[in-house]
Amino acid sequence: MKLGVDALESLYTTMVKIRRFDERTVELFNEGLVKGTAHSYVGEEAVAAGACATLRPGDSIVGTHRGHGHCIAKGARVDRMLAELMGREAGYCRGLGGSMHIAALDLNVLGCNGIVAAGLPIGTGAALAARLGKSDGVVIAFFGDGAANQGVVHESLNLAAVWKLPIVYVCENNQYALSTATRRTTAGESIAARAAAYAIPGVRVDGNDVLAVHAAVATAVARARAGEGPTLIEAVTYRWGGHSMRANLPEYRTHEEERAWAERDPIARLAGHLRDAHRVTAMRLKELEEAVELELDRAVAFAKASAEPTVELMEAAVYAPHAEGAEPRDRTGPERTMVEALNAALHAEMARDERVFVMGEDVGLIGGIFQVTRGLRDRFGEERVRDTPISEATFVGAGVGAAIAGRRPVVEIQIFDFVALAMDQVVNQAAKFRYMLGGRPTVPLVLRGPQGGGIRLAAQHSQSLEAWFAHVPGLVVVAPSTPYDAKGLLVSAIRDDNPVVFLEHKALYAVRGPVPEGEYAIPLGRAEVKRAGTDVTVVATQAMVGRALAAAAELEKEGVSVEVIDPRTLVPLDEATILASVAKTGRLVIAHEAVKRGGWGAEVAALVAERALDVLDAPIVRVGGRGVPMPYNESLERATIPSQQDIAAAVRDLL
Ligand SMILES: Cc1ncc(C[n+]2csc(CCOP(=O)(O)OP(=O)(O)O)c2C)c(N)n1
Ligand SMILES: [Mg+2]
Repeated sequence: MKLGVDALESLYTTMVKIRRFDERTVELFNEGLVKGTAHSYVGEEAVAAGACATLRPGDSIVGTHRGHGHCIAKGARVDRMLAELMGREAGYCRGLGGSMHIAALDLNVLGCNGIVAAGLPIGTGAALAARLGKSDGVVIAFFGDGAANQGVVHESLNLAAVWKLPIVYVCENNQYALSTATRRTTAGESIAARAAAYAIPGVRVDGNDVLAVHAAVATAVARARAGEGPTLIEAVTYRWGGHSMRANLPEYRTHEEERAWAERDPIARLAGHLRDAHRVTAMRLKELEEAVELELDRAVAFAKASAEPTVELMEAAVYAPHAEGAEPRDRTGPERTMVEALNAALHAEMARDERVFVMGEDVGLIGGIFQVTRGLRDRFGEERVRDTPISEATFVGAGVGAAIAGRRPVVEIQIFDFVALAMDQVVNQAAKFRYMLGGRPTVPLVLRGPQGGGIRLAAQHSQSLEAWFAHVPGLVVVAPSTPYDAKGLLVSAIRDDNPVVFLEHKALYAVRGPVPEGEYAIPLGRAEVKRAGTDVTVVATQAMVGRALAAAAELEKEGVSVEVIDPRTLVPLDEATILASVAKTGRLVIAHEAVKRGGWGAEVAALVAERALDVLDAPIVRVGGRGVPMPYNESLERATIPSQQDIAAAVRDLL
């Protein structure tokens, strides 16, 4: 595609705007108005400008920590960007995100990222969303040469290649990752050469030649739009400044090298081309530069005049309002296992809302190793029920990206211990996206799967990890104990606009109970009193609920009345139900299977100690797993997981 003079002038303006924006940012940083840190894109302008000029407004990008150029090239307003850099409410993220996290969903800028390479799974998911939504949208995911060595880059390229997703991966090879030269860290002849391994095109271009970047990306975008899949582009360039505005580091580059690259200035090069090939006058270029300067003057004034965000704004930004729900009037129904109940919820929600889709390892063809997704692929097809490669970080990240882009993914973690491989996407991305963007976007993602022990799968397949997630603001944590709860809570989780970690207990999968046939959604954050009592409150989760109920039946024979509460959702927690029960009984036992130390029960104990110490007639007792990894041996496993007797003994001790 040959670019006309208007398009070239527009590229020129974009590149000058990026450069002057970052030069101004350095000044504002030195004045103390931009805080924290920011990463200048000066020297690399041709990459973002050339790449984004190939896109339509409906196409998306994900940027990096060095993302100002990406945002500007995609059309972001420099006044709102500067306001963000100054931490002001008028900023793109209302002052909650800062330089590294600018996003503009109205422009399909799906976020820059403070975690190196994390944008690739997210971009891959946005490309999946475009595909599922049957749009012809394309995504560009930018990443650095340093990022290229992260595992998610391989995983994303592989996933996009096997699913033929409409995405272009653009590596900005500025030859350094912070202080470390690429040649010291990166094997192989080039980053682009890696494309061969995925049988996709790999192209290396001069990243300081905006026309070369534009041509290469335009070809890749056309290919993506035509449904032919991803391309990997490596644009070789150089950053003129230090790694970040904060970094005051020993020298790691030679002055000769810096000078040589300064001579290859991408803006001067385009100016030369405009003059030589299109007879654009120096005066005309000056006119374009002055227009940029004026826009930046106004932007600085706008940002300085913008208000600081409030604590109220900040706190309201963490969670989207929860999905509405109500318990069914009639709770009777046929006896179903928890697997059947979860499966019914998935069938119903996929039928109800075409944005819902399911992905994970082995969830399609065989319906998951525990059969929770059974029959979904036959009914809803392979597009919406996807068997993934074994790439937890990337398919969870793709879930985040798809959720941001308007789908409602339900992602299965085959065994929840494997979530450790995806923790960046859960903790740094899913949990924080809405917040970092000022509390407006939604991330309707469900991450579900089995946790817990009892079936001799040993230390890496048996943990109960709810405390990890309960600690992170932005996540909802659900942990049902009955088939009835499982169905109604999974429906609510899918309808919720927040990322929900939905923990099933594998030892409960086969447990039966009545499940109403019709549609119902149990509100998140509502505990249930599973058994009323007056002497001792037992707050129990998942497999411990049944054991607590059995212990209560045993204790009843001894004349002890035990109230058993199942919080059902750990975040948000129904504090009122727990506090009201303790006010009545004056005694509290908390039982969970997870290791007691640092367990979620400590939170409940602290809640009651802080808010209701005066009503207690006895110390609070926690019953939790032993402080050991789950053993393989059967009797040792039994000795590790709290039993009915352990709970009964804890209650007796209090009386
Ligand atoms: C996962 C992760 N590791 C380390 C860092 C700290 N860090 C931020 S940028 C950076 C260098 C990244 O290099 P590259 O991907 O080449 O991008 P560039 O800064 O050169 O644009 C490092 C080490 C981080 N933010 N995230
Ligand atoms: Mg780099």
